[in-house]
Amino acid sequence: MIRYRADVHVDDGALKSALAEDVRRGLGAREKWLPPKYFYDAAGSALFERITELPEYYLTRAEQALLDAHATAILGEARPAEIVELGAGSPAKVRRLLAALNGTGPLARYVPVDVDASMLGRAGRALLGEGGVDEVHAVVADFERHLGRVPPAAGRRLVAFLGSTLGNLDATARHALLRDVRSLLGPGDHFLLGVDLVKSPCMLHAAYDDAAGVTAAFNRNILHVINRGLGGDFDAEAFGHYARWNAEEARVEMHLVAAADHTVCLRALDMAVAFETGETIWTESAYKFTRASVEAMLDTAGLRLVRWDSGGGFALALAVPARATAAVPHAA
Ligand code: SAH
Ligand code: AVI
Repeated sequence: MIRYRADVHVDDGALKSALAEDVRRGLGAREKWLPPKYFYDAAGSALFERITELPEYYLTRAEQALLDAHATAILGEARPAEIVELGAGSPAKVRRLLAALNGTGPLARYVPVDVDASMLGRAGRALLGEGGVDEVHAVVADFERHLGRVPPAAGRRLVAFLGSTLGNLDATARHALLRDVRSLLGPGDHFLLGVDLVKSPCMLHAAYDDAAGVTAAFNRNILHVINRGLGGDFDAEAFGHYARWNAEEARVEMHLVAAADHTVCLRALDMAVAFETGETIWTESAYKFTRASVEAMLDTAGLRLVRWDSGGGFALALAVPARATAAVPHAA
C-alpha cells in the first residue's frame, strides 16, 4: 500500500511564471509591493523556522501551548478521520494534534498543503515513521488558487490553518480563502484556525524586528528568490528591514527600504526597476484579530464559531459550516 504520495500543482515552471507576473505587477507599481508567499523557498522556510524560536516571536510558542492545553478537547469535538493542513510548514503542530488523538488510533490521512515542497516530503515521512497517521497525501499548491484540487475527503475532515498565516492575506483574499475552506467541508466537518490577537504595539513590533536580525534576513530572502527565479541583480544588503504596527488597519507591515538611489535589472522580464533612497517594497502584512473580528470574518464566509481557546495573545478558533439559510418563499 502506498502510504506517502505528493500531488504537485506548483512546480518550478508554474512558480516561475506566477513569480514573473507578480513581480512585474508589484515592482511596476508606484508603491512597490511583493506577495509574501515568495519568502518560502528552502532557505526562507529554514529562516521562518528560526523565527519561531526567537525570544521576541511569541506566536508559535503561544499557539503550541494552546494546542497542548486544548487539542484533546478540540479533537474530541471534531473527531476527524483526516486532517487537511493549509500552509503546513514543519510537522511540529500537527504532531501535537496527533498526540491528542490518543486512544482513538492513528489518523487515516494527513493532507498537508504548502507552496514550498522542501518541507512537505521530510515532514510527511517523519510523521509516517512515528505511526500517528496511516497515509500522507501531500499537496504542493498555492492555497489561494488550488484548494479545489485537495483530494476528496477520506472521512470526517478537520481543515487546520494554524500560525496566523491567514493574517498574511488582506480582507478580500481572506474572504476568498475562507469561502474555499467552506467548500472543503461537509456536514460534521470542522475548521481549526490559529489567529494572532491585537496587543501591545511594543510586543508586536519586537516580534517582527528581532534583535538578532533573523526577520530582516527572512525579509531580504524574497530578493534572493527573485534573483534566482528571474535573473535579477538585487543586492539584498542594499535594503534595510522595516516593520511598523498600523493600528488603524490592525496589521504589522513589513517593508524593504532602499539604502541608496539605484537601479535593479530583471533579465527574464527585460525590466529595469529604479529605486530612490528610502523608497520601500511592501513585502508582508500580518493582520491581528479579536474574537469579534474572527467571528464576523467566519460568518461572512458561511462558517460558525463553535469554540474559542485563547491565551498568550493568541487564539484557536474552531468552526463548522453554517447551516444554509432557508430560502425565503416567493409571495404567491
Ligand atoms: N503552519 C506553520 C508554518 C507557517 S509559515 C506554522 O504555523 O508554524 C507559512 C507557511 O505557509 C509556509 O510553510 C509557506 O510555505 C506556506 N505558504 C505561504 N503562502 C502560501 C500559499 N499562497 N499557498 C500555500 N502555502 C503557502
Ligand atoms: C507565517 N506568518 C504567519 C508569519 C507572520 O507572523 O506573519 C510570517 C512572518 N513574517 C515575519 N515574521 C514571521
